[in-house]
Amino acid sequence: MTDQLEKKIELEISSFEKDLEAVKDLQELEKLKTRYIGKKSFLIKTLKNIGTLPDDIKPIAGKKSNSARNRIESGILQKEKYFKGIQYENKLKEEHIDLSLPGRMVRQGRKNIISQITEEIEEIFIGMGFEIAEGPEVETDYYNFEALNTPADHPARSLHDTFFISENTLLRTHTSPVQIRYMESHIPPLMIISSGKAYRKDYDVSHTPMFTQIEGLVIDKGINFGNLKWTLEILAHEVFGKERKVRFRPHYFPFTEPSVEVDVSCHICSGKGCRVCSGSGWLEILGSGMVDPNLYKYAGYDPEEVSGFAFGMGIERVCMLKYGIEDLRLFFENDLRFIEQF
Ligand code: 2NM
Repeated sequence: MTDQLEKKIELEISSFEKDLEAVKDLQELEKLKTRYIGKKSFLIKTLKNIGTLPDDIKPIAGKKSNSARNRIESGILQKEKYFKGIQYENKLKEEHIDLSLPGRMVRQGRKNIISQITEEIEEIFIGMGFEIAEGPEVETDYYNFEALNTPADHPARSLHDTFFISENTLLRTHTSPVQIRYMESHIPPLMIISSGKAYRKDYDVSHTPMFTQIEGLVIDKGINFGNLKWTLEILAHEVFGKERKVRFRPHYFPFTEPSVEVDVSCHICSGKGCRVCSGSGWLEILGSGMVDPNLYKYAGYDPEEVSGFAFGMGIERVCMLKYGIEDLRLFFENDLRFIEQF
């Protein structure tokens, strides 16, 4: 009886040893565990039934099956440790971080050059006591044209290729309507600057359908052309440098009389004439003039009482002249190689 049991236990152990050798992972090991020392396994059932065996066999049978169970348990435990070790190693390999790698560069953003120059010019005027005025980009025909001395049949209208939204609403073709709105709600003295987007149906190396304008308006008792010249000379020198010469050339605008265009001397040829200034030695930077007294009736001002001057410039054009940029479209393409230079 004992011999038989002993043989069976020995067979169980050798079968276990063989199976344990073939186990390939933790899952298989778990199955093996159930099979050899699970509740329904031969060994555990034997241990449970020890009590029913005859007294002389009991101790030896108990000892044998217990040591078999210990042997199996420790075999499983050892294998378990081995597999868990491999599992851990793999996890470490997967999550490996190379601390010697350089970090990812954080790209720092910056203001677009158009915004930088707009703010720079605004600061110049704030320093002189000007205030900033703002207004809508979607305008009415009245504020964009009519109140600026440009009625429907005026030849200057065809110069602006206007984006119309409906018969009476449009995308402003300049920022001047901001000035008209400001005049309506304020009385002189006033000194204002307005900047923002303007829109015209145009697209080539020197025109884009959207561009940025900055305009100024000064109205008070006794404002004259000398005030205009002084203010714009300061502007030209601040933006382009004190060494540049400034000249005023007669021109025409519907909303000013007299009107001028302002040039600075060409920095490439110092006035001798070159490709950039088309041989003239001068570069046009802005338009200006004494506000046409006719405009004051829209604001309710008395033209006998007050006078003023206004001016306007395209920011993209200023940037092109300042940095020698040849194609206006570069400002709107968002090519980082271009943008990051400023
Ligand atoms: C320019 C040139 C000349 C101008 C006129 C006005 C207003 F509203 F007061 F009449 N604002 N801006 C003006 C005058 C703009 O841009 C080339």
